[in-house]
Amino acid sequence: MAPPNEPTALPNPLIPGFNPDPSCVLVDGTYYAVTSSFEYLPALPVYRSTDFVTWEHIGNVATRPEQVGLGATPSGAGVWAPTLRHHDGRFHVIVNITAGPRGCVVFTAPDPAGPWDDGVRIDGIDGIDPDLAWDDSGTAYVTYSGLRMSDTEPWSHDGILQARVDLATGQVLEQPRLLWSGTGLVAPEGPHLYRRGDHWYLLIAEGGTEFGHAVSVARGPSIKGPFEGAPGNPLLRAVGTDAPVQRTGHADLVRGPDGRDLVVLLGTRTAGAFAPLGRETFATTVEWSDGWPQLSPVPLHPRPEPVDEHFDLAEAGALADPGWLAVGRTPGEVATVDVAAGHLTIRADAGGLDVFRPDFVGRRQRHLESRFEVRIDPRDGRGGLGLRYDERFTVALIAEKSSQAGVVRVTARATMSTITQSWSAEVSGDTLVLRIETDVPPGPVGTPWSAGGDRIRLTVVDDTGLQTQLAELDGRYWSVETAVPFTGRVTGMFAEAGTVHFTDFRYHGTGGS
Ligand code: 6LW
Repeated sequence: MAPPNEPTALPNPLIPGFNPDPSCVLVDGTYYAVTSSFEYLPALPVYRSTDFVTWEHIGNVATRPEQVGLGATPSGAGVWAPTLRHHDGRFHVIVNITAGPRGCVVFTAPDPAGPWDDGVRIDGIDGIDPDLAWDDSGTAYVTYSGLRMSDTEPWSHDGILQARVDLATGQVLEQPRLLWSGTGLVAPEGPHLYRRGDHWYLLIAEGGTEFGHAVSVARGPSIKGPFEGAPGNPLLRAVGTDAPVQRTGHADLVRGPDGRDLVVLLGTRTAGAFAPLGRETFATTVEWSDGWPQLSPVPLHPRPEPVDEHFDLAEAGALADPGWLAVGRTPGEVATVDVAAGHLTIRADAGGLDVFRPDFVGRRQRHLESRFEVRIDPRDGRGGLGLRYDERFTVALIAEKSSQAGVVRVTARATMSTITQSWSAEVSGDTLVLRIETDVPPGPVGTPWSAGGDRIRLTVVDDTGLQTQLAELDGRYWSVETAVPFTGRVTGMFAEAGTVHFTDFRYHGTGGS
């Protein structure tokens, strides 16, 4: 692929699947990016690239539950909108754990692949989306969105605020000051500060993270401002256009491989009105004019190569890949690998996929055309393969032993808020392959005037290779617009009763989707 100096030379999505609120740094010729992870652990995925085109998931900032202290934070809350920076030889990630007791925390590590430290809590930052920047004298500033998360004044907005902080003690050294309120659009947030020439630039998101999402910029003579908005604001806003990438906003500026600036930002592949995969990381080019950045619209340009992954769940390191996720616990707390028995086991403690903290281990769906498969042995329990947006929006294939030896009862279940529907079949064999596939059919999924979205097919395959499709679903009900606005699809194994064994987990994503 050509070097990314034109928007069309960049793969977009840059980091596919549920990866919103990206933040990116360039250190010694290598790019690192971190995204939001909400209720999932490990938290804060870290991606690396040497050419800005090919990205590898190298680790996660929070691999120990205590680092983020998710506790009983609701789905969709938790680990929001990090900023990744490099200073004095250490990588820093500042993040707000929304609705969690840790609040605003700064983690550091010498190597972004980890391990990261336990983090220093910054007391007195009542808001979200913290940014970390240092002035020429090395003084650290936290700049954040003053969406008040405290109990007394929930959800009122104070604009983009800033305070000097002592990162060693976590103390806020001054009363937070208002820097800018944006152009008047709703929810100024996601601030990031940069020095370019004589100016400091304050890049923000506004308009809300839904369809009105936008990027705007202000500049000033010092890190503390005063900041003046650009005449061309908002710099980027997809709403009301036929742009295939919508909700573009929450950008972070970084020097591209050719020396010209780029931004990473969030967006959705909203064909028509629905984005099954949630908010993903995209990128676009930046041109400077009169000392102001200008952002190109974000083209859709998925990588052409298909992705095939196979995880042998009988191997000791079966869960070592950083892409495994569990809800509120680490995958290692939910599942155990029994090498002698040759499988991975999940024990049902919580009772199914549709509960607050399910016994579930999964992976991000990264392609619109995707196939997840796992072999299940349900002789000691009931469980299956499930697609999760949150506990209220799930799709599952559930296997359980029937009263007849060598016959398994398989149920496809679709849960959409308070509505559930299921379909069952009996299949011969002791173990079976469960398959969840998605695709985008030619033409609209729904009515001609509400195009967009995908199809989800639920299939079981027995030992003779006989395939039984139990259900085909309209995927719009498991899309970011319908389910929750913040996360994306995560598909994987779960237990509902007893202990359930799994082998051979596979993911196939079709190139160009
Ligand atoms: C993120 C904020 C936002 O912190 O969504 O609505 C939050 N805006 O920028 C979670 O991604």
